[in-house]
Amino acid sequence: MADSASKVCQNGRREDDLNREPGAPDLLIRNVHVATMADAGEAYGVVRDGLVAVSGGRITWVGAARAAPRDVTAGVSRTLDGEGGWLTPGLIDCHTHLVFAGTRADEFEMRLRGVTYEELARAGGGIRSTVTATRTATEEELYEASAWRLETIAAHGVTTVEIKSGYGLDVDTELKMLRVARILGERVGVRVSRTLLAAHALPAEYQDRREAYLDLVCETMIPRAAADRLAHAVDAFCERIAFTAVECARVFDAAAAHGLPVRLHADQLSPFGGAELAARYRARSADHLEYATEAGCRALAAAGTTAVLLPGAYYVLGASRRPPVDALRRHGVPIAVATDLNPGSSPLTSPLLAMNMACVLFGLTPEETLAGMTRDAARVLGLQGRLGVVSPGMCADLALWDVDHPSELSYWIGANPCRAVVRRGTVFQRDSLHGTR
Ligand code: DI6
Ligand code: FE
Repeated sequence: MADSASKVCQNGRREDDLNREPGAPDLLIRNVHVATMADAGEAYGVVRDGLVAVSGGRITWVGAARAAPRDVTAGVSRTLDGEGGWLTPGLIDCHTHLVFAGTRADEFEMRLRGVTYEELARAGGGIRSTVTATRTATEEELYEASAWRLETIAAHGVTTVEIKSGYGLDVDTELKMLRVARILGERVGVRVSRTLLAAHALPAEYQDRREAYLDLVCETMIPRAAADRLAHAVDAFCERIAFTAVECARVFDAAAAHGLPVRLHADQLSPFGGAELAARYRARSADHLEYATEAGCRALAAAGTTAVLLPGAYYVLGASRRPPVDALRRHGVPIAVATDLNPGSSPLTSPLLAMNMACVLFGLTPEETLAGMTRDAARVLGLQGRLGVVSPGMCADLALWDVDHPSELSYWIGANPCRAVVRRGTVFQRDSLHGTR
């Protein structure tokens, strides 16, 4: 195992001086196997019988325990005994809409009786019905309604979550959603990356005034979200029931003018040129992609855009067209996986179930799926180099699992083998992480 240790640790330099913080480590994680997810050639970037040292919230050493230099272990103030379990990067759920009020269980029942998601949207339900509930809720009510969802995701080994606005569709409510997302992150202790999704649906009061709504998005909402540092990125829903590629391009131009990176809900329900548009704007991600074409996948690869696959929505909507996984692989597009937690098409609060679905429904391998919830998800949020891989210099956001192999994270259905998480170097045992549902 010295080989894998040196692969992870050396990078051509002497093992004992790499990214070492001065002073003793303040956390040593021992008696673990590590799925580092480092792209080092070996599946999962595995280090068996490993040791991880953490200092000042950062990983300072990773390798086989027996290869650890003495000063890595000397003077440590706290030890976490992995009891032979597996340590991975903390999971990153890079696409959620988890701040909202109300539910759409009534629409769920209607869809079971045969009404489609698009029919509900056209009849004024769907996203618009959540908009009504979210506008009505106070900031405190919205926080209370959403906290259990973030806590539940966090209890499944997630240390970073992206949360979108998009159920406000007016200036005050869009900004309210982003503020609630920020407060949730602070209080629950999870890193929250916030995305303005004002171009999610056309609000009823702008029914025949599409341009006027886009003016509001581009000239008021994006500038305000940027100025108040409430958004880290801008997203748009490019679809027949939402916005055209030309309209989304306008939103992207405004985002660029305010220095915000972009993402796109692309080609989910119909072939709509979404992947090509995302690539043209060098979007961080193109999400869903069920109807993306071969040319679209090629364009994503050339642009360095990550594909985000969302099997929860595919499952809930009873979709039959899978995203073009083979084409994405062939062209070398990085693939992330996320819950898409939202009240309409994906009321999915388990990232592990999303991983299982990505394997069973979309044909990803368990290793691709774990990379999609760690390393590749970090790229989507612009956090590669800080998160998503267990290696020296990276933030000490980690998850410890009671499993015999990391493929089990995709294998069990409905289990939660998360034993503990480490957030910025601080250990939280599972009992302290719980959703209220
Ligand atoms: N695609 C989605 O999966 C969610 N939004 C989107 O653009 C669904 C949102 C909802 O139905 O409430
Ligand atoms: Fe979504």
